[in-house]
Amino acid sequence: MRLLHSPLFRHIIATNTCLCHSKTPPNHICKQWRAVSTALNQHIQDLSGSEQTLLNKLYAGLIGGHRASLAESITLVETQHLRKKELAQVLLQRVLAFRREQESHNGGKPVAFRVGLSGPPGAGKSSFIEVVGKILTGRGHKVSVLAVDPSSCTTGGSLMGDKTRMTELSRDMNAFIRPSPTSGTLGGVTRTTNEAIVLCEGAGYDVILVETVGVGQSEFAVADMVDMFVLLIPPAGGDELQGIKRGIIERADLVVVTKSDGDLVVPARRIQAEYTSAMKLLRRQSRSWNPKVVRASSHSVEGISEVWDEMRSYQQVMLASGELQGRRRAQQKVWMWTLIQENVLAHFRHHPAVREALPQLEERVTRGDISPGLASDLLLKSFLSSSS
Ligand SMILES: Nc1nc2c(ncn2[C@@H]2O[C@H](COP(=O)(O)OP(=O)(O)OP(=O)(O)O)[C@@H](O)[C@H]2O)c(=O)[nH]1
Ligand SMILES: [Mg+2]
Repeated sequence: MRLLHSPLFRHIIATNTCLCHSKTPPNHICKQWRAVSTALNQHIQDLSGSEQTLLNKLYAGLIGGHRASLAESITLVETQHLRKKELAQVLLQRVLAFRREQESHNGGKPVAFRVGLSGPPGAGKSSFIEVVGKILTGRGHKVSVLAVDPSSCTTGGSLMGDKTRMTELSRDMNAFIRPSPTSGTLGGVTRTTNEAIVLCEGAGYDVILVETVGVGQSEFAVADMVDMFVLLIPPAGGDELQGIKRGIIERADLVVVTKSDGDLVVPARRIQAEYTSAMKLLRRQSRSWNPKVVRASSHSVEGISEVWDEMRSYQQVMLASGELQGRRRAQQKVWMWTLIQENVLAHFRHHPAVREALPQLEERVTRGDISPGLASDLLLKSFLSSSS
């Protein structure tokens, strides 16, 4: 029921946005929505004056491209505080409406380009972003970098090396660098990163780079939130494919063999050849783009500009074929379902009936007294009967 009280719905009603996006929505859908909004109107509480002022201030600052407002807005979407979470959704809804407007001026095409960069620890991701980021700001782009640290989901620790390796970029007025929050679940990181991307775009950043270390599931989550997924592989290590998950290689739209300088040029060439043949055996993800394997060095800057050219041509090809827009639409659904799964599971775990029955059932399952299937049926039954 909290949903019905949320200012988000009030905002949607206030701005008269029909949830069915079509211009001429089917009658039954509009009827359903009208029914929902009537119910909402009865339940929804107003934003307080200070909340309105805060949101107006953040929105105006964000759209005006002020970094402080962007940083504050991202902090708002990262919050665990219930009321602030709702305020964040109101803000996001406004930013989304603004972005839709921008896209309609852009012939319906996305204005910003989202690139995910993943790879093993120490692969050279941050160094690459620093160099490519500087090239891009030099060409007039506004670049934002979001760093997702998967270890923060499980240990609260920081697996990624310090972000200060992007020292030059962090001083650049046309760049914005932000680490992901340091605690929470993968679903939480998915939500906040996705929402941070939306906010960065609202603030006028046209290139969004999302860095994540290739461990755990976070790289798959990142692959599901970007237009292009780039895998960075260091030349050291040597043994075939270095334990990099096959599934993630399949997701790569581009593989960059990093550190291709000095003594590392020879192993870098070898890895490039290995990956080129390995990728030929993989299922193609796109009908209009063939993933490539390239080499670059952030130290000598050799190959970096060419990597960006590859990224750019990917973007153009995918926009022209409509695949990029299709991917974004599909990602919205994946994002929603990730959140539903996370929320439903949390709701289930915290339900009093489940909490009461769980310890005993878990013990009986581990002792082998009852099957896991029966235990889960029993838990679901007690959850459903006391929820209805
Ligand atoms: N020779 C050489 N070394 C590099 C290059 N790029 C990065 N390195 C070195 O590799 C190490 C790791 O670089 P980072 O850019 O921090 O790598 P990362 O993948 O961001 O690391 P994590 O975020 O900690 O996973 C540093 O010591 C860099 O100096 C390169 O192009 N050539
Ligand atoms: Mg890094």
